[in-house]
Amino acid sequence: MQIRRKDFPENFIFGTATSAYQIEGAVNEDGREPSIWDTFSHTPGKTKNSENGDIACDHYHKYKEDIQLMKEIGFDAYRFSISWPRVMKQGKIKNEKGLDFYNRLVDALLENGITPFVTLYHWDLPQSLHEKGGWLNPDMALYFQDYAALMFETLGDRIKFWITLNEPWCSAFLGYFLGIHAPGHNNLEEAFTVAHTLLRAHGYAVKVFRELIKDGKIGLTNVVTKIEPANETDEDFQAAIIVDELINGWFHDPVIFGRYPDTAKGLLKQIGVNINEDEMDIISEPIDFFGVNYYTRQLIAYDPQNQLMYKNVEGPLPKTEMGWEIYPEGLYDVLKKLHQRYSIPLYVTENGMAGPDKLENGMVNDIYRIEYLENHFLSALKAINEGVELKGYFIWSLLDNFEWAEGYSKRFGLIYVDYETQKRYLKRSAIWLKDFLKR
Ligand code: IFM
Repeated sequence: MQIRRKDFPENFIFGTATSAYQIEGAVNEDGREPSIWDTFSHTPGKTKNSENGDIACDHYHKYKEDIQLMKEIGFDAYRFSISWPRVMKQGKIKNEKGLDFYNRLVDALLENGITPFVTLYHWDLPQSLHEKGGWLNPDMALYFQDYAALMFETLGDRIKFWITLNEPWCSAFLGYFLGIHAPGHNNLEEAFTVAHTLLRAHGYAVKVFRELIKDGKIGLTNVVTKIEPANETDEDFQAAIIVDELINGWFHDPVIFGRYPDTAKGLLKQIGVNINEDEMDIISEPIDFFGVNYYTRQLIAYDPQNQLMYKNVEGPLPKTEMGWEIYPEGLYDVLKKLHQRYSIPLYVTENGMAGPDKLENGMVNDIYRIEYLENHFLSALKAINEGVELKGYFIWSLLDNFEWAEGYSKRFGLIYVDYETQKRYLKRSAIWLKDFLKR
């Protein structure tokens, strides 16, 4: 079935998304200080080929060209993140030159008719704050509140859509339990401490937002994964419920209901992991929307050898270059579930795929990405037609970029970046989208 833009509601927003450390480069310019990702990526062996974001897509210098490309494709909106270490020295004193960059970026977006959606925290904690304990220090929530207030005061006259955190599950569990993201720790209890501080930081930012901004919307973006039992056994069903609560529920329930999910809490008690439940009232400050980053599903089997009593099982579906199963039906499922459970407006704030992209004669013929997007759009549309309040869809990503631990080996962009020359090339999928987005 062919899908068309006019199948979506009239005011539905189509956009694209990036994050600061993945594209900006210019890590030593205009007073920017290091973040935990500069430190991590400069530690040999932490990222593929020990690559880092020092230059990335050089977007700090090429943002005008990138905005023209967004305009050419026809996007209504652009979701980007602010680099905290670029706008604040030592995590607390404002850096005018860094703020100027975001002023220029936002002005240029608006001049080109593109609505900015901004994420305050997409994983690049200032290193100076990490040295004060980082997210393990409960005070980090208040540092974050001050940073958020600075950004609301600086850009709040022009930006109306704000996202506090991107995928706090990744910050907490990839960063502090699995150790594959900055700062690279391996401690389960720490991961839950960090998750709680992040959620408090989110709540404090929402609180100050309501005091400072009267005509804007604020929400939280989570990675939302469809969790399924690997086998039709009671053990696998039970394990899947717990994983669903740990990945999905842990970062949604407290924000809406002011409490952590019970089944997972039971398991944590059983294995001796302490959970802090202070300030649930702050965490559940009312928000305006949830952002949904959807990529795949996970198949879960019970595994008593594992600290959290489960393991991931490889699924049979075709996979992207990340090794993630392509499962568009899962997007429909998670949107429906979020709608039914939380009754809140939703935006797909990320969806896209890393493909085996090859530049040949100036073109990347990524028909697999077109098929991927079409099928995910169809799932989103099905959810909308069944009453889910989905208001927009952001494709990850505008540009090929620094894919964290995977370095530059994975290409998610609609635009191919030749990292040697920094030349950009619209892929076939971008050209398809251009046609799709035409009103
Ligand atoms: O590149 C990341 C992004 O920073 C957060 N969400 C998932 C993307 C793909 O892995």
